[in-house]
Amino acid sequence: MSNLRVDGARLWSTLMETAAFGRTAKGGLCRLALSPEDAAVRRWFVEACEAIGCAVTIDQLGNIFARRTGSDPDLPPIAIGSHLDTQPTGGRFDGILGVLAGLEVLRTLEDADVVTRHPLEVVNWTNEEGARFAPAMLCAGVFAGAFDLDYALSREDRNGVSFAAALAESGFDGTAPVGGRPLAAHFELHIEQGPVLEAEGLEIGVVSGVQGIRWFDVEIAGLACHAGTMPMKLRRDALQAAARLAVAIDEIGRSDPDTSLSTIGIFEAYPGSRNTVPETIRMSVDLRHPRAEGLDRLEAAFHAAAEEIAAALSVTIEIKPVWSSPPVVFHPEVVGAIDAATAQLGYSRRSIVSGAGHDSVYISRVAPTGMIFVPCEDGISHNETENIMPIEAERGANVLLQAVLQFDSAA
Ligand code: HGY
Ligand code: MN
Ligand code: MN
Repeated sequence: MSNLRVDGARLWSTLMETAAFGRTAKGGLCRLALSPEDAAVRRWFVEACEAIGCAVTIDQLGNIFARRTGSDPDLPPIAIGSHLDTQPTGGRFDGILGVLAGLEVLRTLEDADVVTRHPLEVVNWTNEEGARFAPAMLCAGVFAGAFDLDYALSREDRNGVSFAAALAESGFDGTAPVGGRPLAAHFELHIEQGPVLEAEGLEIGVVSGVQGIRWFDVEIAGLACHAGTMPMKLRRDALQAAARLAVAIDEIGRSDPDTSLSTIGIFEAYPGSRNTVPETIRMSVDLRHPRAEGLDRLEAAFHAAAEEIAAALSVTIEIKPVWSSPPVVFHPEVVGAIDAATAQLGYSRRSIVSGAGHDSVYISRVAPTGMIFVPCEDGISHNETENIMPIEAERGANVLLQAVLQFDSAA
């Protein structure tokens, strides 16, 4: 079985075919969770899995499980998961590479007439991105018990559409309970989404864990007034306060140059009229660090800066925590299987901590979990120009195939 390899051309053609679902004018993807585009690619995925004899189950959050039976049905399944949803200006590989590589693994085993001991399940986790419904990794989180079902169903997007309504609209409001069943392991192939592997000329990242993430919503309230009459010194300008806070947040992110990160992705001024001093600013803040104490320090500095600016400009600054995902370390047996498979395949590799969050973060709470990274061009992701080469997809899928086979026979 160690000579088994995926069909790289077939994998690539599925990636190119599915890139039509939600394609943007710039050649990227906008396939927000439970949108019509997401529903279309989901239907494509279910059909492809059923065509090779998988039994497909959909749970109450639209998580999709395509199951291939093993020789010992009493064993819990080995899961191969990732996500089909994208950012609003996403790329063609973030998430879907891991799902389609899972499909390719099953197709390869079918072609070779190989039956694993464990059942295998290729999984699409709903709403990994958190771009439409915050927080990210929401439905893997419910599966792992990090959030309850009603919390997920009640999430609303920026148009006030609830997760539950979007799920029903998509037709993927399944009936299977969410979680509460064992997985023997969870493997996820993903693009690195950063510059490390490419810069070091390496083919595979053996992911040891994922850094911590904290999300906040910030509301800054000042006083709307006439742009032509209110003297500068009397203003309570919410936007000027937000500008100062944005600079402070950027400095906080640069405080630990190799490890801390800070991002403001959403920044909205109200009423948004050119001759009215802004009354309210709503902005998002994303803080990241590999260690919990580092995140605590970033968060404390963020609050201190907000307090100082609020006093100086006579505005109020409300900071609402939205999400906290602690740093995780992946399971040594799964990481070991990935490392051994990569070595056996002769691919260059290094251990790497993921800067991006992934469904595996939550699934690692309920199953031995590990991830495989392949490089992406210039480390660019969450961008329509996101790109990889066919051989990189093939290498990642070969590591996935061989790591799953090794884990299956060893576990
Ligand atoms: O936010 C993240 O890191 C992931 O892309 N959801
Ligand atoms: Mn992703
Ligand atoms: Mn992403």
